[in-house]
Amino acid sequence: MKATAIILMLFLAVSTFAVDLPVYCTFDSDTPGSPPALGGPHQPSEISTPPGGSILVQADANGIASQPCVIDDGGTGNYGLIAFMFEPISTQIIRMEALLSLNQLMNSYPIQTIDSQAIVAFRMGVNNLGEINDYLGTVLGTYTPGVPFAVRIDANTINETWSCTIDDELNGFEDDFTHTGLEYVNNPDLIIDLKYLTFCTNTWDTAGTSILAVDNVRIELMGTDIDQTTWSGIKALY
Ligand SMILES: [Ca+2]
Ligand SMILES: [Ca+2]
Repeated sequence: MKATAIILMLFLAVSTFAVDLPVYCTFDSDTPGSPPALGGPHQPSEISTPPGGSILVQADANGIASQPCVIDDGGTGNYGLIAFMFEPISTQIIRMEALLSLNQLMNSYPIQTIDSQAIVAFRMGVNNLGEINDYLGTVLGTYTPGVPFAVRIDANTINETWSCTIDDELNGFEDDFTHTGLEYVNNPDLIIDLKYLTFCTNTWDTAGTSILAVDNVRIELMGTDIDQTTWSGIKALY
């Protein structure tokens, strides 16, 4: 039994649109300077603008020149998010990828998944030391302000673990180390499925304005755990 307090995401609106998987969201059909379009194919379900800040598509931000969506906390440290809501998944592996960049060193958690009860499943955090972490003490990689990096997360909703690969060179994930067996921040017994992938700012002990740029969000189903095991078994024969 984990001592971790239950972390709930209580302010997701009930009016969010479910997106069909797979999703590949580039924000390239949006207008720079405006909020992203919501609810359509390959679009976010919802945004929640941080009080005193903004969420706008920009031509470039934090070194991402491919028209990302940008959460700017306006120096408030307040919570803002870009959410993708899909039909609840509890029997498959979900692959999630994104291109991210932060404007400064900060304590925050740019990526969260949440179940249909609004309980947070896992968090990918960052800290003022330039580390990317699993929010439970495992360092997954490092980041440099203004330098984009790609993230691949495989969330196994059957055994309730996740893996994370950081691609710093933006040359693909194949040459990068994958941290496996990562745990949810809440007791897995409480979590019944995964329903939301969110990108967010929520900083603490961080001065100045914090900006998270997000682009090229991919969400796809990778099959069941049995399929993965079978495939591993087949590969082991060769
Ligand atoms: Ca883009
Ligand atoms: Ca790489």
